Amino acid sequence: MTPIPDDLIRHLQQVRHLVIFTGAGVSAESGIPTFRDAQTGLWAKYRPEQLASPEGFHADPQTVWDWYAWRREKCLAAEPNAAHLAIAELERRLPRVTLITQNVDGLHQRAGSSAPLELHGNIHHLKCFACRRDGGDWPDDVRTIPRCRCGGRMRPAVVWFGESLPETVLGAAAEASQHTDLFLSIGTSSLVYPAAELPFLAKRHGAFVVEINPQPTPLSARADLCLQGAAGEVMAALLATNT
Ligand code: BV8
Ligand code: ZN
Repeated sequence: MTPIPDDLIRHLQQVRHLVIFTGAGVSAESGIPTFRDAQTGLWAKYRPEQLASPEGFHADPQTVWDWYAWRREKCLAAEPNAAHLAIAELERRLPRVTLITQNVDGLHQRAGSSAPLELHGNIHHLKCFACRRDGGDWPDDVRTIPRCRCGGRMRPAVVWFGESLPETVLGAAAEASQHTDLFLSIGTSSLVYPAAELPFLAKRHGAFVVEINPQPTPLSARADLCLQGAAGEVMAALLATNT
């Protein structure tokens, strides 16, 4: 079991508003490859930033659609892991918790988290590429790209590189990050903006910032505490200290 430092145990016992910020690393132990190592097999010849972009979809909609269909199947086959479950349990136990995620896989909801702020959208939903109308849930077993009633192609309702994040969601995440006493950043490379700004914003507003990640990231030097380990192990150990 990962040893949890006393000052984090104390912060967790006294926390008034806990903010938890997650990236693809939180889903790694569920078997979902993180963004940078997702390119295996037939996808090896593409860069994620190429596929996860409006230009990529415009140039070759079927390839981008197939990539997301492949990733969505992995998400559906995956189970929430100990990190997702520990986060949902902390939401139940503590006075106030805000969960902010960069992930699009829906595993936080399946673990029992009630209202994650999904900064980058959700792979299980669709929207129209032309008129942006809500396209509902991704229908099972479609090979050809569904069309909107405007005639435009449907696309995954995720935020692509070069696209703005949903204003209300980002606004709520920034608001929470400015009014928290304990901010946990879990499983993110802290590379993708504007999401990666949130822990720095929390730090500037006086939060105790903890990074949980097996590798150092650009946040590590600014964090009050860095726990180098896998999210599932560390979060299970952290939960165990919160009796
Ligand atoms: C924006 C949804 C305004 C899609 C994602 C040039 C042109 C245009 C834009 C830019 C530009 N230069 C910079 C930008 C801004 C750009 C950006 O930040 N680029 C980066 C690459 C430099 N950002 C944007 O474009 C954003 N929009 O800025 O709008 C604008 C408008 C017009 C023009 C300019 C600006 C939109 C960003 C959102 C992109 N969409 N996802 C999809 O999923 O398909 S981001 C995507 O990458 C994922 O959401 C993921 O969270 C994120 C990072 O990828 P990963 O590295 O895999 O994941 P993560 O960061 O979480 O890292 C994994 C970590 O887990 C690692 O640290 C690893 O050590 C750790 N780990 C591994 N195993 C474990 C673990 N941790 C714990 N436990 C384990 N077991
Ligand atoms: Zn449309």
